[in-house]
Amino acid sequence: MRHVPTLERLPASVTAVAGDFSLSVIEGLSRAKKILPCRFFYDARGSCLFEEITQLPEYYPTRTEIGILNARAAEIVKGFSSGDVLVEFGSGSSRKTEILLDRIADRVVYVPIDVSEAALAEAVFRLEERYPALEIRPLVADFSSLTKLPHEFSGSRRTGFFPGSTIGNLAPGDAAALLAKFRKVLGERGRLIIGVDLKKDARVLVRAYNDAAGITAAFNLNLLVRINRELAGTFDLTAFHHRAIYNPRSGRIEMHLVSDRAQDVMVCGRRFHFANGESIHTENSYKYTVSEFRALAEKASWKTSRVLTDANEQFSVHELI
Ligand code: SAH
Ligand code: AVI
Repeated sequence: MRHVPTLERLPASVTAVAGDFSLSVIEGLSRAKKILPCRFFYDARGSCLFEEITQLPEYYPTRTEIGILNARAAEIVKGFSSGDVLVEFGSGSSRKTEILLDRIADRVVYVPIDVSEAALAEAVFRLEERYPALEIRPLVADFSSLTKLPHEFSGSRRTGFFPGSTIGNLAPGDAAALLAKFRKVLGERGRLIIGVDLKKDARVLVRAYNDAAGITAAFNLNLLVRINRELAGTFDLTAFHHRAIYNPRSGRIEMHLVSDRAQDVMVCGRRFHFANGESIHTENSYKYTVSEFRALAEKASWKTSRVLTDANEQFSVHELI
């Protein structure tokens, strides 16, 4: 029988992983410009679809960041001492973390944090087999509601790891606020290693979010599947389609779900009207230049100690102190 890892949850007063789904969906669909928060993409199927996205030929960020981490791992792990805590925000599959853990699993306690219980359980199961001596303290939590880590880590030096350019899924003001929050969570001597996707040719960006196999479309539409299942939704999945565009003014990819006709949809017993062509804005993915991101980190009182990029300057990994 398969061992199920123990996942810790913060008290409901500190975090709200599942409870806010219905409220957020009703609030988002009631707006003049309908939105759904992208953190709800990651149910079990959403997390699997995201993993498929990371393997797509068009989706360059994952393999590029892995290339940077592999090439510079020795430098990155130099800063870790025995007893340090490695805290990962939005850890998902923890695949990139293995690049670090291969070198420091004997020295650190690993705290992966994710809203996706399924992704977290799967990752912990794999990591327990790969690193039998590693202490893993998984936390099911919304990282933006996190105010502190469990007390026993307060005396240890904490390094945050936030790969994948998940920071790009927040608007710059919210991103700066999140980085400031992480600074508090990680403490005075804390560091943050963060992956940030870079501005580039819009055609490359648009292709990465409109893959030929339609996996990104399935990932986007899965949000409606989740609403139908968990919130008594009546979305007709054949009457909405995926759209991803680059908005050069904002420097972001926008994902939308577009209604193919005028229609009414019920969610939690409430009726929402969609005009033909009306969209639900489901995700932003902001892209930065290295100096734009450096300035954002400074707003959150972080100092950039180094920036690593690939040879083609597609992606960056920033070490903040
Ligand atoms: N770090 C991995 C996964 C990135 S996908 C990588 O680089 O490949 C984004 C991950 O963040 C998903 O696993 C998702 O479940 C998680 N996530 C998104 N919003 C979150 C939030 N508000 N709090 C915690 N986890 C979140
Ligand atoms: C997790 N996040 C950084 C991904 C991104 O690129 O914004 C999510 C994603 N959305 C569509 N494809 C991938």
